Amino acid sequence: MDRVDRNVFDGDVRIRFSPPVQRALGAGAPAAPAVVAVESTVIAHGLPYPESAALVASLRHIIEEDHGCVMAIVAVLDGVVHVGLDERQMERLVRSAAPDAAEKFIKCGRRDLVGAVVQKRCGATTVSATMAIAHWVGIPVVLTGGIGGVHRSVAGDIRGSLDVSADLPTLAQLPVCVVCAGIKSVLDVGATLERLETDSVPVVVLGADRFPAFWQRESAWGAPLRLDTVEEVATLVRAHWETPRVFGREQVATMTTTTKAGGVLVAVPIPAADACPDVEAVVQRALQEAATQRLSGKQVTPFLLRRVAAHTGKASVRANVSLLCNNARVAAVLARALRGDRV
Ligand code: PSU
Ligand code: MN
Repeated sequence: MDRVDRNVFDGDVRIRFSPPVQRALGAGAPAAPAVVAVESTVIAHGLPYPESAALVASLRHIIEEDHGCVMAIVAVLDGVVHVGLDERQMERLVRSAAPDAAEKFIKCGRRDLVGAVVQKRCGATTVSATMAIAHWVGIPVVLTGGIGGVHRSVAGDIRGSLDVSADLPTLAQLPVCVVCAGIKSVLDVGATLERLETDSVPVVVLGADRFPAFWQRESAWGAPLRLDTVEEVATLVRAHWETPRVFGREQVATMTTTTKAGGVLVAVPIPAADACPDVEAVVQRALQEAATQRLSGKQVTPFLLRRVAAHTGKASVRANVSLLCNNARVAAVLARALRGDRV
């Protein structure tokens, strides 16, 4: 048997693992490789095709060949939640980003998952949805480029300030570690960091004193916590997840998921050679365009990323690919360090 369906909720929601992920997550396999979950919205909606196809090949090489882990891209295919895709499934996901694609994947935040499942649609999962699935199946590390956050007020439009990504409450709730290059600077980085503080999510910057700004190595904000090695990050994550145990076994048993320790955000600055020069003017232009078109909700982030790419002559796309590959290295080493600590 090389595929297993887990039927949950009376069989309405099905999870299908790729054979390598199935083997890696299988019970009683101490020598099994560590798994890195990868969100798929960045592939279907965050990057243009064919850059997205090359990216998937690079991520697989880094995670699997270089670091001996298993890559588990998470996506919904025809209403089935997939953890790990085979070549043909990956091709479907990647091709959906082509301008002439016959098949489109809906952008699935955590709340959109169930709709995609019951309507038997195809969906690309954001960080929030990927975290939820990773937590469900016991994968402690999720890879992304930049998490969603608090959007800037779009040209004084009050609705802009109400747009807060589901990535943030999900980080507060679920014990999953997300590796990113910071918060996309189309967002309000300061407000996003404040929200993470309120929600008591540990935010670690790897090897730098300033919080990174996605396409750039530094934002105007300092690192809430700086650690210099991935091993130190693993120690911190373990400590965070074990914290409720200080209250004693009985109390822990009665705690709900939300009162247990939640996620950890690990931010890795983009490699210097691939960082973009100042993008603020370009971001401002893209925000104006979004306001003119009266965009709202989940269309906003993909639109802004497309416009920034157009205005930078794709320098932002090259930077995005570079930071994702860099994050993949960190995520793989972290997944190995955490192996055995199933969430
Ligand atoms: N990182 C990237 N590109 C992306 C994203 C992350 O480099 O497109 C996606 C992630 O899936 C993230 C989502 O969860 O953007 C946030 O979207 P929203 O602001 O609508 O929650
Ligand atoms: Mn949003």
